[in-house]
Amino acid sequence: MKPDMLKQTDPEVFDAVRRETNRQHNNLELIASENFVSEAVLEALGSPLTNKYAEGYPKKRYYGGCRFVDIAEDLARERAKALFQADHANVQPHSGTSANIAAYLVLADPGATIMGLNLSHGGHLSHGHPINFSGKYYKVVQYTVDEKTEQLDYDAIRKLALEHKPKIVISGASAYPRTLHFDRFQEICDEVGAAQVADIAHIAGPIAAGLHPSPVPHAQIVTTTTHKTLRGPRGAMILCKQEFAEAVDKMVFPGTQGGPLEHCIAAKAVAFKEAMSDGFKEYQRQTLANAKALADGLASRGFRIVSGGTDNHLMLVDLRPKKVTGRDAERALGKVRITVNRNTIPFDPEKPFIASGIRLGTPALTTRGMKEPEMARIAELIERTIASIGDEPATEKVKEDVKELTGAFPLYAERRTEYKRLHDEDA
Ligand code: DSN
Repeated sequence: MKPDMLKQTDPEVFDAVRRETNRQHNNLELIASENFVSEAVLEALGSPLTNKYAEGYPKKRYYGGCRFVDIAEDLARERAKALFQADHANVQPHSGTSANIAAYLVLADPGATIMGLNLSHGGHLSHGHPINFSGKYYKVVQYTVDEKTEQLDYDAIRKLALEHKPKIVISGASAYPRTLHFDRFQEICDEVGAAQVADIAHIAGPIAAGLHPSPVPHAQIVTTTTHKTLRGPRGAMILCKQEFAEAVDKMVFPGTQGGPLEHCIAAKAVAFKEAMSDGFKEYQRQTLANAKALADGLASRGFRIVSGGTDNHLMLVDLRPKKVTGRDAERALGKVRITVNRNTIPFDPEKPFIASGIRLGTPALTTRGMKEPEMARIAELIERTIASIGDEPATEKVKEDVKELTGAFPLYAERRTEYKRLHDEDA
């Protein structure tokens, strides 16, 4: 690759890109919603397809000259359908929240009652939080996890649904480490006359690989981002049953979005092709195995894992046994180049800005090739970091150990070599 043009045209942006690429290599990325895309995905993202206006859908556009972006968008739609065995796919949503806006508006008018998982119990802002469009335009009933098991209690969700008769029940989460039973959600929906919107943003990868039950046979509409476990470009898509296909397409465009991002859509097509490979299935298997290994490693070092473990790619770590808050742990880990996000735990006594926990996920590090032995090592590094807060020499030692580990699993090596060459030429 030759990034010379960017350097010549805009050295400041070049420098930000160079340093961010190096940061991704130099840090242990444990944010559960992040991943590293392939060079092929990056190439599609950085292509002249970004120049094309293509309002509408393949062969039904409001602009001329769309025959080649039509090819890419058709490939993305067909591959998405095949990957998830869905009747219909719309690959135009710019983000997970955009996808959810369209899904809700197809199934329920503003003012209707919707039900979703509370944010501090693992849900998402767009699942009915009062500061989000979903909480402002809909009447929201929020379900929680059970206080004892810290897992979803489907009998309690059913009771709440029978009481409030929502038009939509949102299944799916952004910080829930356990298997989601979409069939149970659908039974509840059928009983109360609701539609199920399954937001699988976090678990789309394991679902595509057949390692987590799929909502597609059950839910009326399924939404997902494409950049988390699915390892595609930043963006989203909607899958649905045929009866909602036309309404979903109309609600995405012209209902809630304008021109589609055809370069992103082409990159989604590339990612979906990659996700159909045996290598991707193995990657997902390893991601889940790594999450178990990391959770076990942390538990054996005195951290409390919320709900007692993980069935997927992420875990919530309750830091109270270590007498540190999520905010302070996030900062301390950041100093040694371990990237995590603070996260509330269910029934958290702390405010979200402080939080009692951190959320850890293994998709990104698994993409780098790390396996169970590295997860055991990372559990040790996390323990040492927390124990070293305020002890500069001990913190420095952990940082050196992190450097050794990241150095052994190079990321975007060719790019970084080229950036180094161009940057050193400056000196
Ligand atoms: N912000 C994302 C996450 O980190 O899970 C969800 O949209």
